[in-house]
Amino acid sequence: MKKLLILTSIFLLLGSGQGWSETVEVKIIKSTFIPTVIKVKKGDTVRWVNTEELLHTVTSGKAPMSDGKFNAAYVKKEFEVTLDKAGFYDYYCELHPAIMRGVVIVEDH
Ligand SMILES: [Cu+2]
Repeated sequence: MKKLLILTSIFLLLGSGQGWSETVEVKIIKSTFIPTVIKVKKGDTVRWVNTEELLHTVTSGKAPMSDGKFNAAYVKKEFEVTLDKAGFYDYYCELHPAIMRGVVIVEDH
């Protein structure tokens, strides 16, 4: 009976369309988002890691206009966001909008 319950749970999980979500990392190195363009699946988490002492922001929108989807002011170490809607997410650093830009492409399953 227990086995049946476990199996049912697994099928429900897989059948929900969510699958397994992943965390994809973008590093900030020398005031650059690397990789600049990433592709993730709906429900995945993007984690930005600031590898330097310099402060940066991760702000959604087309520089210099934020669109309010996500914003991390002064990323000292890490910032994470989970994206549940498919689409293109432009983002940039408010402190260095001319050079620091990136895109997250969220795909449907
Ligand atoms: Cu910056």
